[in-house]
Amino acid sequence: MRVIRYIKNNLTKQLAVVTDHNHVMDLPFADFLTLVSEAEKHHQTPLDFVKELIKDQDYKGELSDFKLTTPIDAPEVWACGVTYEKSREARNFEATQGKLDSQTFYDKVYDAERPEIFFKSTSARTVGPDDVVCLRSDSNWQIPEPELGLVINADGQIMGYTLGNDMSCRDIEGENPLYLPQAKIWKNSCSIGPAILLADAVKNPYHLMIMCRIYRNEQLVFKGEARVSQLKRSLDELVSYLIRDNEVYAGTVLLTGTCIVPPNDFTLNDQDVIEIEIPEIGILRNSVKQLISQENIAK
Ligand code: DO4
Ligand code: MG
Repeated sequence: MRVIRYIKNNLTKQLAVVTDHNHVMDLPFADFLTLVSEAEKHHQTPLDFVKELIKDQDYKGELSDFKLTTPIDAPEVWACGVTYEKSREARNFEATQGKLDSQTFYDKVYDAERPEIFFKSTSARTVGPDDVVCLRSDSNWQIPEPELGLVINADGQIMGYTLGNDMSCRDIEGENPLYLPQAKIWKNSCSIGPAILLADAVKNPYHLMIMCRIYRNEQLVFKGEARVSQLKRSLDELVSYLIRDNEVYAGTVLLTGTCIVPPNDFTLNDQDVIEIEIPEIGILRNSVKQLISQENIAK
């Protein structure tokens, strides 16, 4: 069972549930957090609560009939880094100008007790399904990072799973690790969605499989896949570091790191289309827009 929001009458955001048959049914709550707290008031899990709510309801349509938006206005999006072997290899490559067997601080963080966690996005910078993600004007090496996202409450409990795209500039990060915030945060540099898979509907999140496809002029130019079981750390461990001595807000999304990296000679182009998929969650599809620097506009 997945929770989405769709745009109703071109105006308002409607919370709804998607059944295993891709049928959409409206939920009578303003947002995902209200749904979870109402379930709590009824002493039910969100899954049982939703099942009961939709029991005698007719469905409104098929998922493909709706224009989706982010499933939640995540007040903050945080992200983990170097949590998969593939990410360690890629980070070492960009930090050493391609010396594949070099050892760097990325090896240290991969093996350390403390994971890398960084601030990724605010709700204003975070886009949803079918929105545009942007390319920075001052980078020549940009990729999507397909990641499993955890939707947590203020105590760090995982309420659901979503997908995230941690758009990244490999050249800026590789030049100097102190540039990480610029390599990770700019206008429309993060997308989440298309749905939140309720935590109690998932038997084992480590069995989830993530896929990524990139299209250029409607041709597939990159395809990759990975399993969450390849994650070096546990999901609870990642959350426990995020909330340690920290105040997190209900609805925060924690991206858990990437395990899919396009080849080292690949960079995204204007108008590419990125698809990130976990079959149980859906497809997060975004087209790419190149930002033009203010200096170039002035010329
Ligand atoms: O170390 C920098 C960030 C790496 C990252 O975002 C990832 O592994 O997903
Ligand atoms: Mg990442």
